[in-house]
Parts: sequence; C-alpha cells; structure tokens
Amino acid sequence: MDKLKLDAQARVLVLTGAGVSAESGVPTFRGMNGLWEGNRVEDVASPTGFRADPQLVWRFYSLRREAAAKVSPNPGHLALADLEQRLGERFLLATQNVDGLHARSGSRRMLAIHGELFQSRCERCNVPFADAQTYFAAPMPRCEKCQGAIRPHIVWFGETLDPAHLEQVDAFIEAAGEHLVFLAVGTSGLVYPAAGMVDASRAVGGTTWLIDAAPSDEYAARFDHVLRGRSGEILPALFGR
Ligand code: BJW
Ligand code: ZN
Repeated sequence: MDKLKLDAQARVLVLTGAGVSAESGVPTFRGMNGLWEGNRVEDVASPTGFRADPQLVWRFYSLRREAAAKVSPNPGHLALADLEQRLGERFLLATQNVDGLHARSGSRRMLAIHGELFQSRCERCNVPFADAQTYFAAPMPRCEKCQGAIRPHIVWFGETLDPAHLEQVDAFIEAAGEHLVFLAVGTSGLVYPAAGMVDASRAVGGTTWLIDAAPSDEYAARFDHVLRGRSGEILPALFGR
C-alpha cells in the first residue's frame, strides 16, 4: 500500500472510533447489535437511562472499566502517536473512544470528545475526577460535598459534547483549509456531531480518507479515499511506521 504523502504544510486531523480499539480486543458498539445484556445501548448510555436505573448503568460502565484495564494499545494507536511526534501542532486527534488507549500509547494532542471511561463526576458539581473504581452493588456512589449522584464522565445520547472540544476541531479545520488531511478510522459515522467532521473538512477543501473494516456505502460516499481493512494493519503501513 502507498504511504500517505504529506507536504510541509499538511495538517492532519484524525477521528477515531471503536474499530481502532477493536484491534486491542474492545468490542465495538454496533458490533453488539446495539444491545448490551438485552438492553438498548441508548438506555444504558443516556441521562434518562441513568435516572431510571443507575445501578444498571454503573454495572455497564464497571464491566467496561474492568475490560479496558486488561487490554493494551495496538499498532494503530502507536502509529497515530508516532505521527503526532512527527507533525507536532500540525496534528490533532479527536477520539470517540473512552477507553484511554490513545493516551496510554502516548497521544497528547488528543480530545476525548465522548468522555473518559476512567473519570466520573457529580451530576450537580460537574467536576470530573479520575476514578477507576467499579460500582456493582448498592449503595451507588454519591458526592461527598453535595450528595448528588456520581456518574460516569461520558457524553451520553442527547447530551452535548464539550463546546471547547468542538471549537478546537473547528479551529483546526479552518486554519488548515486546503492543506487539511482528514482521516476517519474505525467509525461507523452514525453518531453526530463526529460524523459531520468529514463534511466540514471537505467544505474547506481538505482531502478525506476513511479507513474501516466494513464501511457503510453511505458514509464511504462522503470521502475522497476509502481503505477497507484493519486499522492495526493499515495505519502503520499508511504512515510508514
Ligand atoms: C474496524 C475494525 C477494525 C471494526 N479495523 N475498523 C444529527 C443528525 C441525527 C442525529 C443527531 C444529530 N446530531 C445529534 C444527534 C443525536 C445523537 C445521534 O447522533 N444519534 C444518531 C444515533 C442518529 N447525538 C447525540 O446525542 C450527541 N449529542 C449531541 O449532538 O448534542 C446536541 C443535541 C442534543 C439533543 C438532541 C440533538 C442534539 C452525543 C453523542 C454521544 C455518543 N455517545 C456514545 C455512547 C457513550 C460512550 C460510551 O459509553 O462508550 O459514544 S454512542 C456510541 O457511538 C459511543 C461511540 O463513541 C459512538 C460512535 O461509535 P463508533 O466509534 O463509530 O463505533 P461503531 O461500533 O458504530 O462502529 C465501529 C466501526 O469500526 C464500524 O464501521 C466497523 O466496520 C469498524 N471496525 N473493527 C477497522 N479491526
Ligand atoms: Zn456534588
């Protein structure tokens, strides 16, 4: 496979999704048929779901904390951390993954736009803190200051992403203009606003790449280049690591 040719002015924006972590053994969302233990993902990853059954939601995230703690970054993560080293501020990574694997592989110019699995926050105080604990049995965790419910620091369905993250992505796209190279890797393109980044990239004249094991025709049609295959193989080859 050809290596990605980047000239001295190129700026690279990468959007990653569950397919990148799949190579480390983390199950994807739609791979679970949108279901977890018979519950719709929208019901265990939404504010209404948390209000209805906090213990069920904490069980879902506790099991995921346990699973994520056992896996390691794969060559796809390492290739992205390596590219960041080479490009410095001409690189930005926006990940939808909450598992922390990008940070563990050395990525720093990175925005965890859907939150962080190993952080929690009080529903009322809203200040995230590091939290690797699991909560399976009642009582569910409460804030020491205000007794509000402690919840995972995750962007659930119907919740807004951190506006500062979206501003940084928009600013990067605007500054890059036609020098922008946008890559979406291992993401189905079903969830917005992340799924709209390709359109914003094309609007400024950027070049767009989709790297995915099984892309939908609908999402693929919005890219200039589509590479079908495993992210852990394609990314190192593409960046020449
Ligand atoms: C491989 C591979 C390998 C496998 N190698 N590839 C505009 C239009 C329509 C709807 C909306 C819209 N704007 C907003 C919405 C509503 C909603 C939304 O998008 N709904 C859609 C389902 C229609 N969005 C929101 O609610 C967002 N909030 C928002 O916009 O606020 C403003 C607002 C508020 C209220 C109303 C309207 C607007 C928030 C979205 C937050 C998403 N959160 C989740 C769950 C929490 C995280 C967690 O628990 O971990 O984040 S949803 C879930 O999907 C998770 C993921 O980050 C996200 C994306 O999934 P991803 O990564 O793409 O995974 P998969 O499984 O879908 O795909 C995996 C891909 O990998 C596949 O393509 C495979 O082929 C591939 N693959 N193995 C390479 N080895
Ligand atoms: Zn509180």
